[in-house]
Amino acid sequence: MDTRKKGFNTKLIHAGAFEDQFGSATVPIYQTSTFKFRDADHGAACFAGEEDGFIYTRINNPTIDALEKLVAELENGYRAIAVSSGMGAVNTIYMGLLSQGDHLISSAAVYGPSRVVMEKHYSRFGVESSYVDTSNLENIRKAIRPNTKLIFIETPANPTMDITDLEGVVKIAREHKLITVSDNTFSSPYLQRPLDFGFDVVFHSITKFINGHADVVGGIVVTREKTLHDILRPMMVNLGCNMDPHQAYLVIRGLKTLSLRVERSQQNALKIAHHLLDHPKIEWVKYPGLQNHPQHDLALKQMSGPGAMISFELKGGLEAGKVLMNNVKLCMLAVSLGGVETLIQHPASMTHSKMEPKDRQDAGISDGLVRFSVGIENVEDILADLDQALAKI
Ligand code: LCS
Repeated sequence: MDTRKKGFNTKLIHAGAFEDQFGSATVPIYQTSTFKFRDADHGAACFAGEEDGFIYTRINNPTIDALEKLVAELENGYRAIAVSSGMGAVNTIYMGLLSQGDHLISSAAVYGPSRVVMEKHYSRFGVESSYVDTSNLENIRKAIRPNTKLIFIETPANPTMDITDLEGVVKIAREHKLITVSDNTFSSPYLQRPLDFGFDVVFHSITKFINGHADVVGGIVVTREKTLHDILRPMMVNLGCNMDPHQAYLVIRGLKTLSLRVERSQQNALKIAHHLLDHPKIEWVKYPGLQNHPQHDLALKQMSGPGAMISFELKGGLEAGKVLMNNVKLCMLAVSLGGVETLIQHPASMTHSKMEPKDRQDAGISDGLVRFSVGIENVEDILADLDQALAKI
């Protein structure tokens, strides 16, 4: 069925699916490493790209292919490349699009390892990078050098919830002929589709909202056009960071309820953000759905909803944060995000601990910042859990 002109929720249920010989209602798991050729000519034709047949699961596989077609449609892209993790996506993009002597401009508050791998490892191969607050477009303009090749942003950013103007970034990039990449993990394609604003590449840690059930680590890269897909696909194959068919099956299953999950966790998040805002033990709350978020209007413009991620700072700083995290019972003290369960964590000692302390500070990741990924439980139970833990401070 051609689902390209159908609504987002219809795509979630039907895009990428195919008929098998048994009339299976779901996409089957093709748990095989390799595929039998009909004869020598067929094998040669598959390798030459003259026939669409499957060859070897690192290159592609019907279950993975179904997921790729589904996510490419959700992001309104040309095609997708499923990978073994969000970091697999980051490295496929860096390796595929940057060469020795090239320069990357990125959001200061990107997911810690996306920055650490660039500064510690790609620098060994002569790739230069600048990390700036991309929520102010002037900072991007100022950072452009003659050898700049890529603008790599994350919006909302992990964990500061800073928002970058997607349309504004594309305008600058086109003036300077730069490639644009957006990490869309925090929004999912349900809330934000950067390719629609003219971005060249969008990627996700599938581990988060797309899968949504905290049982898969995966990633996916979607390009707007064929040219970049044709560079990135062989790069993934040669890096060997392919997804596994069983994971792809779970992600297809998880995706079916993406809209329902995000809607519910977002409703909960809005109530929780307002509750925290008025709480005497909270210094500040950063949530795109609150009017006091510095880019609230921009969030409304480029996202169809504020999402389920909240950052806040307690009046007692890190010590108070520890008391909170040690006393929550329903909210799980764990990294990761975007699942059906509510998770709480402390970026400075957990997800962003490998960043230099000064870089963390410059990126707005204070020592007392607590990150909250709101799940789909009854909101009154989450609030009661937070209140009893806050009372211990
Ligand atoms: N991009 C963002 C925005 C992320 O939050 C993460 C993981 C990644 C990329 C990397 O994806 P992965 O390889 O883990 O699938 N974020 C995590 C976090 O905030 N806590 O634990 C992992």
